[in-house]
Amino acid sequence: MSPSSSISLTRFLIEAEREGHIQPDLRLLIEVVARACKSISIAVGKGALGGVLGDAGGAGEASINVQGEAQKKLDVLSNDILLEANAWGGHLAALASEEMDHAVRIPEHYPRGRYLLLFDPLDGSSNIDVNISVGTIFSVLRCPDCVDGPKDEDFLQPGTSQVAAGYCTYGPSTMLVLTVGHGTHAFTLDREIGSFMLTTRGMRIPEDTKEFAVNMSNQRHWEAPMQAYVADLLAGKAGPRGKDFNMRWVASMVADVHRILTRGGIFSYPLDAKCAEKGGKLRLMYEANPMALLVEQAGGAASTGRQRMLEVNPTGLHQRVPVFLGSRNEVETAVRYHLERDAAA
Ligand code: P6P
Repeated sequence: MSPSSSISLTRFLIEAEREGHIQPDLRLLIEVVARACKSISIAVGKGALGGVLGDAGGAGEASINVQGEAQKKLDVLSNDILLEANAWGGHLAALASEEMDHAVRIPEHYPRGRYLLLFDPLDGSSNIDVNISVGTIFSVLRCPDCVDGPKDEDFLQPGTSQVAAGYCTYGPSTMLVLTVGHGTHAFTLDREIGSFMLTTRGMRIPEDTKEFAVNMSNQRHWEAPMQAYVADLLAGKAGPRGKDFNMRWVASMVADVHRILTRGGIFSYPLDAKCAEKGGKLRLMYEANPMALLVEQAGGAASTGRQRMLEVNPTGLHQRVPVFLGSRNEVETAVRYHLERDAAA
């Protein structure tokens, strides 16, 4: 067996196909997405020299996406890169993006495939202008036999239906983290040859942790179970948890999740009074679900705080959910705080 560093993404996917873990067209789709991520990495890496920082939109008027968020130039550029890369390959029936109101069908003049691709083209993009790691998150579903062409509703499948999920993090190195349902694996971009090289086969999240990731400035807006859970984390060794905890919050989900996949921890974006009416801050279909599959495949857990994330039945393409994910025992503890207090209420 070659050392991991000499196994390219292409070889890894061919071996996965040979083992029956993926179909040929899914292998080719993942290669297309990886190639698009390389292009996004180049654009992100240029920073201020590339003329792509700052907000999208013309002089004086911001470009606002379906989320109601101001788009960055790189949000739009990354979205366009993914749309163009996936248009002609013949693997997809349709695509859906955080940056687009509705699903987009493959143009009529190209062959249509049997997969649906969902993505957040540049998650954490508010960090771009301050040079903090950002990333692309993607999820692949099978397209049901949609006679009149895929619609938004065809994407509304639970996370357990994903056939592949991954992210690309544009940090000190560019890394692709991928699962096709047989473990979670990390690839690092070798810029000299332009290939993603396998650098961790079978990522494993420690079941326990002393590190949590949450935006503490929202504390006063949290529900009572979350208030109680975090208060006990902060109480440290003298408190009911009996150990001291550290905190990290990058405000870039891909960066926070990558740290947790690498060394453990719990990530949470809980329901709070500011986002309660929307159901949460983070999006189910192209943020929470792909991250949940990656984390579960690495031995971790992912929940809404009251339900396994991958079993949430979607009701909308841009549906938002509360998110708890990471070290299995810690996520289960956070869920216990919610369920026990719900029962006592
Ligand atoms: P806040 C980035 O905008 C994002 O969608 C995630 O990547 C990140 O975890 C979260 O929002 C940060 O939210 O409220 O801390 O800025």
